[in-house]
Amino acid sequence: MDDLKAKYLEQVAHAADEGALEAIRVAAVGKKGEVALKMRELGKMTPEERQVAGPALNALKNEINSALAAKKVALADAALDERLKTEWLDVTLPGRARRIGSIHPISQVTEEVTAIFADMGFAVAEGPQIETDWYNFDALNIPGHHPARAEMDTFYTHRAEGDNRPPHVLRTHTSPVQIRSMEKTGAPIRIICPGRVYRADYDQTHTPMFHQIEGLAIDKDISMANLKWVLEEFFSAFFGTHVETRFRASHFPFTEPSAEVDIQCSWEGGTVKVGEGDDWLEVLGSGMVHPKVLEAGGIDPNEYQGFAFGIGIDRLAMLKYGIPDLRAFFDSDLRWLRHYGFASLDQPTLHGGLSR
Ligand code: 2NL
Repeated sequence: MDDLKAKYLEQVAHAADEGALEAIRVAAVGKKGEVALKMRELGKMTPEERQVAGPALNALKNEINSALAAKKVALADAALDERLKTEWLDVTLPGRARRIGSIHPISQVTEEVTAIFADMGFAVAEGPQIETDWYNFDALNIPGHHPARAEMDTFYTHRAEGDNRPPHVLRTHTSPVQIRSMEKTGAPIRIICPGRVYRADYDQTHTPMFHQIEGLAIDKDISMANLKWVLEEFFSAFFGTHVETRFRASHFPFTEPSAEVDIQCSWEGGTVKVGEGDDWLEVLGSGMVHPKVLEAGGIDPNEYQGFAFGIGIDRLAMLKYGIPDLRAFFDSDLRWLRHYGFASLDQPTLHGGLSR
């Protein structure tokens, strides 16, 4: 029995895995194992012999079973240690830096302008970039023969041969959004409409897609005086310093009277500075909404009147942030975007500062 014990404990000690342990278990303490065979011999013994050999065999069986169980646990522990070694993770390593995108100057300026006008009670309105002739031209009192409607200046959608439905246009200004808003909510109304607009023009100072913000305020007694205050307030907030404005008589089909607005600037050292000096920079078109345009928007011109204006965002961004070349806006050059871009979590607000 001592030989059996020594043999099996030795085998258990050297078992490499659970499979080996199971083989040892079957051979040693299984139903037909060596210990069971010995137990069968008990019947042939004298009672005295049996009284000694029986408990001894039971003890042997228990001892081998315990050794098997202990070895099983030890093998599982060793396997886990092995696995933990390969899955080891150094949580003290510095994180991998992730490149963070930036806000495009045009998005930034759109948000800044929106924040200023929102503070003056203007809501933001948006609309489709593909428009009907009616919303883009007719409703704005732009006649069929007007040069702006020519194929030279406006992008028209293409129709298949034999499709005689009137073509659509890529909107040439955001005015159609204002017509749609007038139709929807009626007067009084106070909105600004930022967005992309399209004209067939490409040179040093024009891109075929650019950005505009138009404003519209209609009520019973809105005048040019309100327009002038709103615009001076806007420019001073936008450039962070008092800015003088100059109104020059002009002409647009959709306003009467019409005025172009210049802002005060200086040209020193070849760079333009807004809000100082005695030069002027044309930045904006405006006027009192033409009665025919009010009518097109479903508003009675005998009861209501108001002002409207249109301003180019791209030029505003160039002026405020010293960007010399318009076309770089749309090159998607990452170095340019990192240089001129804005931190994505610094949202322009009047209380937190328009820009950092
Ligand atoms: C410009 C000219 C302007 C408007 C846009 C407008 C819109 C409606 C009615 C009347 Cl719905 N007017 N918009 C008015 C005057 C000028 O933009 O040269 N912008 C840079």
